[in-house]
Amino acid sequence: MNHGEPDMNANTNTTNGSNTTGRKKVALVTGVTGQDGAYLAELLLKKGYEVHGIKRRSSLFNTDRIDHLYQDPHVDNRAFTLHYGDLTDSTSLVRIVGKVQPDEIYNLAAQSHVAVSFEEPEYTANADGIGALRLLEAIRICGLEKKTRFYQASTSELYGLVQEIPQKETTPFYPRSPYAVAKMYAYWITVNYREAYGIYACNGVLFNHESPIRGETFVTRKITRAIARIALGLQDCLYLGNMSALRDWGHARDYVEMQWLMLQQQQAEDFVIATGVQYSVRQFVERAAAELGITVKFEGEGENEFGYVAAVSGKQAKVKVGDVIVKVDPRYYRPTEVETLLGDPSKAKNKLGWVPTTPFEQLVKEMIESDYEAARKDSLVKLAGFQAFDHHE
Ligand code: NDP
Ligand code: GDR
Repeated sequence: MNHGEPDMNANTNTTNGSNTTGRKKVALVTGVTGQDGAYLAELLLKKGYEVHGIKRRSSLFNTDRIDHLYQDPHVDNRAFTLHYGDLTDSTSLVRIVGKVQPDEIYNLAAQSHVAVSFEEPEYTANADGIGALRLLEAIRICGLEKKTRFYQASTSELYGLVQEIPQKETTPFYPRSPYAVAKMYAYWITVNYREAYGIYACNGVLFNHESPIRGETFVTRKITRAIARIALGLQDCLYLGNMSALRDWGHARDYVEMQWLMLQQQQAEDFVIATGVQYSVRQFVERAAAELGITVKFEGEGENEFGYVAAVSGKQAKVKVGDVIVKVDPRYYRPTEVETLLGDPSKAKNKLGWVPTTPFEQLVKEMIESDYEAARKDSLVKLAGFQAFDHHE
């Protein structure tokens, strides 16, 4: 048993999609149907990897984000394969890891919604905390400690009630939700298996990252969807919780590149990935509305805060000056909130060459443009006399 640093000579990884034997590198991605999973699978396929993804059983299709990567199962030597599995089911994980024999595992699967973790704390602990342990154990059970590198999707939520500004790798943790507590277990079990068994295992402590395929109930996507629908007359008002919360928002496309890079180093280490710039939820709303020619002004405080249209330009905006288009709904307050997060990505900059390439304005623009197109489709459907259903959150 190796109690020191991982045995790097034992791993045959190179920095492109093949290992030193010339064989394609094999990656296993959990959470492949999610935002990051989709971007990462695309990146790994471009790099020439054989990619295996774990998806869970659902009564509806849940592969929208990766349908463009789908390959007919009847074709030989497919580069992209999906397996049914679940982070709460050890047997499925051991079976898949044993069958796939991955060079790299990216553990992205999680019940990833902080507010929902207060509603489903036990499930969140099981999937997000013990799930990481199950995968690490699968590596051991299959005897792959020297071969398989492991990436754990850790989070800035670990800093919670922040002890230092900005937050870096050495900042103490103070988790503020069942989600963050579960992720704290996953963080430390990853470190422990690195130290105890010499597995190349590392944590990416990623700050919020968004994109046009971000889940619709996270605040950024909720805002861009709603503003686009309001601009087209499909919705009247956007209801939000704590609009003063401050976040360090980057683009998911940039961040998955870092996930990959972290597994290509000489030695496994943990890294903070962030932009180093912070905005409030309120500022996100203002920026998103401005993209469509709507100026929003905020008045009131706390539960009485609201945003109204102060100026409007551009023919597409079906709103009038004075319309109240944003209101606070305390339903979206969390029992314990994370008020401010700001990352210091210096270590990633120095060691991984990390430069966040997408500024805030560009991120918001990309998201609002995509949601405006989707809303335009819905308004055409409505115009043709069909009913366009909205999802509520
Ligand atoms: P998403 O919520 O978009 O994706 C989560 C993925 O996990 C989905 O594929 C989901 O499947 C899957 N999943 C959920 N529960 C299980 C389970 N029990 N077994 C197997 N699969 C499961 O998250 P993101 O892509 O945004 O985030 C990826 C990871 O990074 C998560 O672990 C998240 O906690 C973490 N993270 C995210 C950050 C962000 O800002 N995006 C920042 C820091 C960390 P399905 O599609 O069926 O729901
Ligand atoms: P977060 O993201 O909790 O940071 O977790 P989210 O977008 O859900 O919330 C960000 C901030 O916005 C405030 N907020 C609202 N949030 C939601 N979802 N809906 C609202 O209506 C609303 N109004 C205000 C929240 O209170 C919060 O302060 C995300 C997830 O991707 C995690 O998986 C990941 O680990 C962290 O980012 C880093």
